[in-house]
Amino acid sequence: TTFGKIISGLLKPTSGSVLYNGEKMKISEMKRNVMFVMQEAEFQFFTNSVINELRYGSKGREGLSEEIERLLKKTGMWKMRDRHPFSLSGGQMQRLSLMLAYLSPKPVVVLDEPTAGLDAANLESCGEMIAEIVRKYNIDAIYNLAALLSVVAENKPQLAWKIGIDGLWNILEVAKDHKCQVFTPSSIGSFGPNTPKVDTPQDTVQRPKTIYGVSKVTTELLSDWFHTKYGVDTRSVRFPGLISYVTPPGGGTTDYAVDIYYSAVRGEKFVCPIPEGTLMDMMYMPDALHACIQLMEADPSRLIHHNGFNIASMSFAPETVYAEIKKHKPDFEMVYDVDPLKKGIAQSWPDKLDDSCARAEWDWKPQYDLSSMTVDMLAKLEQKLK
Ligand code: VAH
Repeated sequence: TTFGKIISGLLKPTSGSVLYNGEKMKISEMKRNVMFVMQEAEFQFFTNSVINELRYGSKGREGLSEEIERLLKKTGMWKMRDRHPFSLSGGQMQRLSLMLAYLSPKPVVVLDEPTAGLDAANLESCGEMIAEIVRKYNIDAIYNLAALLSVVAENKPQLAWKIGIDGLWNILEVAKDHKCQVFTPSSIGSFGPNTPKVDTPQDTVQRPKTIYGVSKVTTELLSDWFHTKYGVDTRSVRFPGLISYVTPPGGGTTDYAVDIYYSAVRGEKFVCPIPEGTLMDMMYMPDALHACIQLMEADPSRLIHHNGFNIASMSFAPETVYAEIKKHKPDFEMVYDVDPLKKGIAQSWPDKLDDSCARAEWDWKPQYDLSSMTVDMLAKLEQKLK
């Protein structure tokens, strides 16, 4: 979501730039060139009927009426053309937002979890819509970031599987037919309690105890299978806990490592749900975004692995990040109120990954450590929350 909002001009990047055809885009140009399809489709409807919604964004386009009729019939929504967009079901709204993306005159389209929560039939028709968008815009790389995180997934296992795996199958089929690269991240959550915890090797035991972990192992294996069987260029990393000041955390075990900074800046006591001494790999979001792009642009002849590269930058326990923040906020206080579910998940994951393969095969190297991340997080949140 963060990445999609930055390249759409909805969020100002803290550093770096967004190039289109090799030219650096200003925020106004990103808004003009990029169509961002939000997870919450309803935020993007402006008119009082489905058919007007589709006309609204593409006025003056030749053959628009015929195209709209074709799309509505293809997605089984022709009979709903006069319905108010807000009277549609979630799946119908998502199909409408995909049709808007398809009809958009903008040269770049960003889909943020366009198929989350759809039933199998609608997932299929969304897959066809995504394929049409890939064909129309000649897409060469798909970043498939749709997933429920570990804690939410434990409470919604079927939905987690549907988004994570059924959605992935859709994307891989499209990529097979249209020769796109596909990046679908895995996670340290793909390891389990009998994985070596320190310096966790690239190739080792993966017997996770969460549905999140099971879906991530499957993601790695399914992406590898499409690569071996059909030559699809699938690549991915195993993300640690990602820390960002832009988007609040979304239901993961490592959310505490983001929430603690918000509490520090707000001058609140932080109540930590993860027990003292629980080590987990963490990474600042700028490094994670850099890894996404660097791996996809890496020389394929150097890659021995394709999916599930271990990448690491820092490993810490709650008391460590608390002490680092206190260097800047001496009055900051933290207490523990351990969440049993989060504790069980966190303690089944590795303490610290060995990322030597990523460093050797595509020159992975993080820019941030706990100290530099803390300085940047606190400064950015002071700005954001003032
Ligand atoms: C989670 N933030 O906690 C995610 C991530 C490695 C952690 O997968 O579920």
